[in-house]
Amino acid sequence: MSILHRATFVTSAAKPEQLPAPTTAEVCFVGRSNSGKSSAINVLANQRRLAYSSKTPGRTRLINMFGIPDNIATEEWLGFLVDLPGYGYAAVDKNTREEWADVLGGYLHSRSSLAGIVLTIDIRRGITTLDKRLANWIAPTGIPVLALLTKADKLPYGQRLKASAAVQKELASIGALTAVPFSATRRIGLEQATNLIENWISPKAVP
Ligand SMILES: Nc1nc2c(ncn2[C@@H]2O[C@H](COP(=O)(O)OP(=O)(O)O)[C@@H](O)[C@H]2O)c(=O)[nH]1
Ligand SMILES: [Mg+2]
Repeated sequence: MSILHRATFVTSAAKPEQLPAPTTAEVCFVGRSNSGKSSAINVLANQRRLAYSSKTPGRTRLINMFGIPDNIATEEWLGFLVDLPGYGYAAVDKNTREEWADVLGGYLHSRSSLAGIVLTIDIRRGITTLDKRLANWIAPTGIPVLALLTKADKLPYGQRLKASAAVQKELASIGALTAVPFSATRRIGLEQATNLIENWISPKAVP
């Protein structure tokens, strides 16, 4: 069983300053609103409604934090999964867009325990201007990125690989990037994504 299946809700916050101090390995999920962030968290955690998924884009304005309990030291967390507010929702006003930049930029620069970033990209849409802007914030941090090309079930196999190669190329400024076609509904790429995220949270000792 994956350690991610033990994930449970810890807290919600409007601003990074309201989150508990960074202590243990944290993996955040970022991406356009409606790109399949919450669905990815749910399937990785093997839970239906851990992170809410909604047909109405732009609804999650909060940072939602989930904890993976440590089985040995039961009072402690092994790691955290963090669902960040989505971006790119056309109907939001300028103030809300600036707020998004503050929250995301603030989060990325204040969480010293950030071990990895999961970037969700709708496979049919590909990289957008806002994704590029985000990539420019991430690149200098050196934090590894898993690009999940979500809703891969909507494309045939060959086109999935093409989309994945295109993203890999467009986000080349991020040194440690892995692009994986992913589907929450069809569980495509689930094993690869799980292994990578588990390893960020609890690196396996190589004998
Ligand atoms: N076909 C398909 N639809 C998906 C998949 N993942 C998410 N969706 C749908 O895309 C919409 C947005 O998903 P959600 O996880 O809420 O996106 P978020 O805003 O990034 O958290 C919902 O209607 C989901 O049912 C997938 O793997 N395949
Ligand atoms: Mg969501």
